Amino acid sequence: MNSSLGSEIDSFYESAPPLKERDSIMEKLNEFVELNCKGTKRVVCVTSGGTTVPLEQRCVRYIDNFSSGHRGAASTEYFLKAGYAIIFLYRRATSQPYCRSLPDDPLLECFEATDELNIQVRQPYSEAVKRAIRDHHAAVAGGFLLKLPFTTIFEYLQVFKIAIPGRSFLLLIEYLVLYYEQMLQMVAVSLRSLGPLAMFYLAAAVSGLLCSLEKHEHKIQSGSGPLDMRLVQVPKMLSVLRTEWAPMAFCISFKLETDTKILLDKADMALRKYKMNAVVANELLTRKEVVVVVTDSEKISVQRDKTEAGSDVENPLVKLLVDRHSAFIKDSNA
Ligand code: 9Z3
Repeated sequence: MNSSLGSEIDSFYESAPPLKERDSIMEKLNEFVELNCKGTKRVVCVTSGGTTVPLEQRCVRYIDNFSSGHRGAASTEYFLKAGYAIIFLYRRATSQPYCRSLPDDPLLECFEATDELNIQVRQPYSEAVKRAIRDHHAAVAGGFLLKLPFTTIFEYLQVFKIAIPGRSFLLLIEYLVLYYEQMLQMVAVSLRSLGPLAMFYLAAAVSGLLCSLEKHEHKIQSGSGPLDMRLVQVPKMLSVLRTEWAPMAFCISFKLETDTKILLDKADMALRKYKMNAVVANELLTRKEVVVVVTDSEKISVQRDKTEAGSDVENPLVKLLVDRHSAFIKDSNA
């Protein structure tokens, strides 16, 4: 990594508020890695939902990034079906795996009280509720699905930093290198073996801009006239992910545009700049119907099967990426 990007990222993390619950996240990750990162088990980190950028230190207002989290939640279900273990890094209150077929307010709409003590599922929802509960609980109880929530860009990047299977520990240990040099060596060697079995599927809509951090401590007063705000760029973590944190993993990022004329060029640029294995290009209005998977040699259009009721584009998309991941693992082991 070039040193100016390195120091930019270090200062980003230094200026970011401390991550709450760091120890318990770390503990859950340790458990997950111990359970899943062995043999030929594949692991995918799916990011989902938009990130917010607070405008004030004691935040009343924030800039948000659109994203329902549908892509991440649906894809998580298909990755689980394909035998992957998943770290689902999601924006709080966005779509969740296995809940897509339930109404917006499932607790109130799907259940009814039969008497003082008992609650039952209302008939029209009984199959959907049973399926959601069964599949979700099986994945969580089996230890294949670890769900980690975030809201702000700081949380996203900090959890992301430690949520990388295998290499995460290498990174953390790198910070401790002066003290634990020997441990670094041991952990690095033992975790290197996960390399290409890890996949990153970065569907979260991450704010590229950040309110300048000399920002207001208290609520900005609307009565004090027009507001001038300086937005600075968030350092692009994709380069660091690729070069430092997970150089051997299979990395998929997403490119969203509203202007179709520039979409594929921008995806191609991201592919090369960040050395991704593929970039999934999508346009805001058609994103649920079609995406284009851009690799260094192909542009593959993936469509929802319109002849099948309830179909989605994530199903064929995940199938394609799982196949490509298999080829990547094979090539890496050759
Ligand atoms: C996407 O492009 C996702 O496909 C969507 C999914 C956010 C459009 P929904 O959550 O939508 O199902 O409603 N995600 C990545 C968007 C993004 O921020 N990409 C960055 C960019 O385009 C690069 S990391 O510059």
